[in-house]
Amino acid sequence: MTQAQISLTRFLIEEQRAGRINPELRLLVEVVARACKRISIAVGKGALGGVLGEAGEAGQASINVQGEAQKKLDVLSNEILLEANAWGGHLAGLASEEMDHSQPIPDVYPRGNYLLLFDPLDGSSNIDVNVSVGTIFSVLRCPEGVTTPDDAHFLQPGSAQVAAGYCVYGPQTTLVLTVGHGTHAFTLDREVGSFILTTRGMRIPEETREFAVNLSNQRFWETPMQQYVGDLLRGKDGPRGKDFNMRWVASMVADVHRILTRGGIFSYPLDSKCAPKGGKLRLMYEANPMAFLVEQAGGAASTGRARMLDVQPTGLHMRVPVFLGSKAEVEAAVAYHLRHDAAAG
Ligand code: FDP
Repeated sequence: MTQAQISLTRFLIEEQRAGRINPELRLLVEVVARACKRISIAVGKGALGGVLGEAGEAGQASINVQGEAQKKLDVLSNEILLEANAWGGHLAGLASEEMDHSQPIPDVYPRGNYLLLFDPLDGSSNIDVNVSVGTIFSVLRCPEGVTTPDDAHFLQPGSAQVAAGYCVYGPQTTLVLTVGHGTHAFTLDREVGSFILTTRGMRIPEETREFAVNLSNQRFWETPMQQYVGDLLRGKDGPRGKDFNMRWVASMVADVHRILTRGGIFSYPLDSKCAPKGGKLRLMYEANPMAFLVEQAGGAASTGRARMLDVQPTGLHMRVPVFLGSKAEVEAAVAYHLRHDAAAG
C-alpha cells in the first residue's frame, strides 16, 4: 500500500491533536495558505493576467510606505491577504509592508487573539523577469485585554512569534511553516489545489561552502563585513581554508529557501547607503519570520551582533542587518563583527 499523502489541513489537525496549536491558529494558517494559492495563480499567469509592471496610473508610479515603487502584483497580493484574513474571526489586527500602519479587524467581524504581519510579495524586482518571488508572514499573540490593536501592540520581539512561514512562487509553489516545533515544507499540488507535506523537519547543515550577498555593495560595507567576505573569497589559501561558492537570487524567500534546503549563509549587512535606516531588510515581516524558521531548522540568525529573535522592535517597519543560515557560518560572521567591535573599544 502506498503511504497516504499528508495535506496541510491534515498536518494542522494533527498538530492540534498533539496540543501544539489551537483551532484559531489552525484556521489562521489555513487562511494564509489559501491566500498564497491565489497569489501563486496570479504570479503564474504573468503577462497573460495583465498583472506585470508598475502599479498606479499611467506615468504616475504608486509608492509604498518604504518609498519603493509598487508593482501591480505587490498591490494585488496585499489585497488578497487583507481580504482573506478579515472575516474569519482568528485575527485582532494585521500589518503589511505595503501599509503605513497596522489595521485592526473591522468592527463588523469578530476579532480573534492573533496579530498577522506580512510582506505580501517579497523580491519585487524579480516579478517582471519570471524569477522566484514569495510571501512572508509572522504571527504574534494580541496582548491580553487588547481588543483594538494599534502599531504599538505589534512591537514584540521575534521570540514571541507563535508561527511564521513563507510561500515561494518558483518552478514549484512551496509553503514553509513553523509553529515552533520544527520547520516543514509543503508543495502545492497544482492539479488538486492542495499543499502536500514534502519535507517534515527541515535541517540546515551546520557547515557550508556557499554564501549569498549582494557583492556590488562591497565598498559600502563596514570593516568587519569587508574582512569576513574578503576571507571567504580567498578560499582554501585563506584563513577559512576552503573554497566558497556564491549564489544571489535577490529574492530573500528564494535565497532562504535554498539555504533551508541545502545550507549556506544569507546576508544583507549594514552598509553606508542603508545605515541611516538601520539596514535594508525589515525586522518584523522579513528577518523575524525567517529567523524563526531557520532556528527551528537548526540554523542561526543574527544582526551580526545580536540574536535576531531577541531584537526589541521600535517600529513596525524597522530595518536590521541580517545574517542567517548554517549555524557555524553565521557564528563565524558574527565573530568578525564582535572581534572588530572589541578591538575598536
Ligand atoms: P526587493 O527589494 O526586490 O523586494 O525585501 C527586499 C529584497 O528584495 C529582498 O527580497 C532581497 O533579498 C533584497 O531586497 C535584494 O536586494 P538588492 O536589490 O540589493 O539585490
